[in-house]
Amino acid sequence: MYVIGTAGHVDHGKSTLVMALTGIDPDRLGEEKQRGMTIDLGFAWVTLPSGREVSVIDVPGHERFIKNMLAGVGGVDLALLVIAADESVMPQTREHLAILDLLGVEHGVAVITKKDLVDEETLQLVEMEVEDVLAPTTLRGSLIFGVSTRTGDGIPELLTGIDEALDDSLRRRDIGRPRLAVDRSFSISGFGTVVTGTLLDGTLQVGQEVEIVPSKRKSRIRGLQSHQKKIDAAEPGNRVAVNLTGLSADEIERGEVVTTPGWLRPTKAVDARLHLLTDAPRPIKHNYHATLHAYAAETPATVRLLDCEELQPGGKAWAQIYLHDPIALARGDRFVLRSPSETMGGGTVVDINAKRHSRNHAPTLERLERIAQGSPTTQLLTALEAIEPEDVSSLARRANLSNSEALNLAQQAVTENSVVALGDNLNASTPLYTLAGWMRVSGKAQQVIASYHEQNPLRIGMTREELRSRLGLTGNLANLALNQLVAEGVLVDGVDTLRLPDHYVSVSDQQQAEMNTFVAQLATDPFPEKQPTISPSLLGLLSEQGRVIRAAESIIFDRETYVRLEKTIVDHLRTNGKVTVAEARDILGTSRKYSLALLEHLDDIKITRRQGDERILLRA
Ligand SMILES: Nc1nc2c(ncn2[C@@H]2O[C@H](COP(=O)(O)OP(=O)(O)O)[C@@H](O)[C@H]2O)c(=O)[nH]1
Ligand SMILES: [Mg+2]
Repeated sequence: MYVIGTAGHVDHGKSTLVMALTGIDPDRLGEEKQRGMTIDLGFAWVTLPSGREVSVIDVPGHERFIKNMLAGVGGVDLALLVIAADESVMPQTREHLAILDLLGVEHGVAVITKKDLVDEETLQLVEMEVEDVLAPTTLRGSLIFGVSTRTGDGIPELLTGIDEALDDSLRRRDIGRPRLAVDRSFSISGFGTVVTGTLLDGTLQVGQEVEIVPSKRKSRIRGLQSHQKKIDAAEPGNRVAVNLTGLSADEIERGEVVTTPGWLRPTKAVDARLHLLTDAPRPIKHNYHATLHAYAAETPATVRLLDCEELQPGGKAWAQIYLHDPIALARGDRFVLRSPSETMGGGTVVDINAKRHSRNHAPTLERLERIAQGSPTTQLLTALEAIEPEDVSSLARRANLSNSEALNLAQQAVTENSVVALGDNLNASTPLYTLAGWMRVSGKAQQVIASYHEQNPLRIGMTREELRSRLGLTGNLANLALNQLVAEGVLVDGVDTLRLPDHYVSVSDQQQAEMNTFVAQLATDPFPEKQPTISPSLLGLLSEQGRVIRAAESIIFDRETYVRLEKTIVDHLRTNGKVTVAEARDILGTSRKYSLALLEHLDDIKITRRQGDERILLRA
């Protein structure tokens, strides 16, 4: 379905034209009827000669209500630019046209109304003027129709013309992340809260859980309507009325977005390509204050110019825009800037998670250029550079691509070696690094371990735990990253430790002798009154090598003794089911100190479990 939006100066006949085309009076407010003037958005629909049903949004032309016009024009596929034959092009004709241009509306039809009030010659002059104002905009070359709603002259031709102009209109994309920009919220007795808007980027279904952004309120879709007909699911591009449960009408307002829960976060700052209108009244300076309008939302904003001090009318610049009231935006969204009551310019959102940049910083500007110009792959990679490591689904959100497209691009990038994927199979939650980012992690890991080897020459390697904390990696990501380093042969896996492939412990003959003596002493006298001592580093090495087992801080067994003791206890437990510290002492022929340390150690390594004063076997 397509959405058509009117545009044009006040009193040029927009609302009357909508009525003539659709049979529906778009001026629904009492005040509008009384004053004969549109104040807020009006809604209608019609079936065109081809059988295609379209929605029509009627906007106010009066300059005082431009913000309402902006709230309606966001999701429009085709603009109906209305110019009265007796007045021709007027200020809001130009301003609305400029807004359509900034928003990138590429399909339009120009309608010269009140044809009955002028002669043929005047009509031709107006037509030429209209061609001229359209020429520098996205609507250049649009068909122009002359009509009179009074006589009905030209109305059938206009309906056919709209149909034709829509033929080459783009299909709405579905990236599986619906956004309904709310333009009205009201309550209907017996139903509760209803919001309306134009649906973008995905579908909505009856029964679905939804989240309202930025308020974060949760709700459920009780019912859906389009053009006053009940529907089960709404497609992108539909005008939809959504009946929401558990929310009062004043808990959701114009400009908020209804979406599926959990993914859409309000944006505080965006990087954007900014365009100042050619007939903007003045240049704008760095740190310029304005109101930003995007879809139905508006917020005060501060514009930081990233590549110039001052932007002249007609000029373009890279800008970082701070949104004083965070709103929900996606990459590629268009916006308009007004200040205080004049349309100054607008642009395209390039990055929704903008970090603060230094000004006139070439790499930043190059990066923005790359995202703006680049292929979807470039966008994915650039998004990854900014936030790596990151999983495919978050990148898809940031680059505003569908999950499946992002997954395909990521797969391709992995094959081409520009991206490193951690883990075995690539899916939406696989963490990704750019090649450069991964090289940094790998380099840091090697550096950290190399210096550990240097400081601990008698240690076989560094514990996984210590390495992950030194690398600042946590949770599953840490495991995946360390496994990847091992798989790549950058690190070698010991039991609990990691080392560089070329690191071996080297001990002197004297140290070797010391170690042998120590182990021999333990073997001869496993339960001494006072244990023999050895330097901590040699003790560490012995325990890494598995030649000694450290049951407690100062209770160490040589391996053979330990194996014998453990077997004795386990055998006893197999036959008797349980053992106390005192029993263990007697069976092992040792002191309470040793038997307690051994049992506690067996608890620690989960061979036994303590139950009151007794131990039982944890595994058979
Ligand atoms: N003579 C004549 N008057 C028209 C025509 N279309 C609209 N009007 C009148 O122009 C006035 C403004 O129309 P309206 O639709 O409210 O303009 P809007 O502000 O652009 O929505 C109304 O009094 C209409 O009756 C037309 O084709 N011929
Ligand atoms: Mg009107």
